[in-house]
Amino acid sequence: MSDLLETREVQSLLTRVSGLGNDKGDARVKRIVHRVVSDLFKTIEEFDVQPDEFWSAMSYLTELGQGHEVGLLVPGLGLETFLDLRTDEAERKAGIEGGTPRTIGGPLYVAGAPFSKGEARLDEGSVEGEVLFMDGQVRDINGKPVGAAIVDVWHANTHGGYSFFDPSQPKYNLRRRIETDADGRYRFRTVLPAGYACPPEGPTQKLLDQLGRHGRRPAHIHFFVTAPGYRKLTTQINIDGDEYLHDDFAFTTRDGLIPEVRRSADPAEVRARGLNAPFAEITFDFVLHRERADVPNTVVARPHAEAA
Ligand code: MBD
Ligand code: FE
Repeated sequence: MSDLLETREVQSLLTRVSGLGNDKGDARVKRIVHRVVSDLFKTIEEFDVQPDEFWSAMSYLTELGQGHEVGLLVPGLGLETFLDLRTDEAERKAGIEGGTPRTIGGPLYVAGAPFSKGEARLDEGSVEGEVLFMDGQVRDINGKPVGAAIVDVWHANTHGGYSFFDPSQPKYNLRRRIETDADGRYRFRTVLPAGYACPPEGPTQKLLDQLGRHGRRPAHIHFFVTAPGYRKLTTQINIDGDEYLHDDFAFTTRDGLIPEVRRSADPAEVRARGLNAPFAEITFDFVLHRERADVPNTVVARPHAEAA
């Protein structure tokens, strides 16, 4: 391709940049840095990137970090979904199939949500929105209920905002950890979320604009489902009928993660639930795989916020 890249001068520069010529440091990091910087050199050559373009990209990265949007651009570029696809493939090769599909966790999880057994109310007295009752069972791949599993659930409010990141909401609003009962069952009451939109003035949306893309996600509810001896499941359900259901900027929607939303408007039923407006119901079961030593663990070390 480029003669310049092949010169001894550039090749030697890359070797020195990545510390490949010394015997200190970390061998894997050196090889990865060598690859990444080489690929960047190549991109600069191939597209004849000019210095002003290069520095505009560097300020973009600075802005991305300072705006706390690295975790937002990552799913927007399909990187987080690619990690999922790699885990799927590793499992397939190990003969692990079936079970609830995984899908990305995203950047808006907060650790340490209030814990309760069997059931919970997620919203802290919301005055608006359609009430949703969700329930289901955690089972293993053989259909055996998994009691004392933890269903860690989080989702946005009716404006697409997540508590903690949206300071107008109570601290752990719409975030709970629910322990399944002896029959593996969980249930909760909440308010149907709205879809998420990237901050319109933020760096993520700025790049998406240049790609001719929107930064919208369909309405969804996140879950971590864990139980001793089982592989951690990170997944989401999408709310059927959302216009972005199959047009998600974070590439998250998967078959098997779009449960039926049942609507109930019968006055007697509405009253029996202590409500005064129609409500929605979703039943969704989670099927976990047993932990195994021969496939990478699905517990991902990733720094998360924790509400103080
Ligand atoms: C979200 O709510 C989300 O779940 C992801 C993956 C990215 C941005 C916002
Ligand atoms: Fe989300």
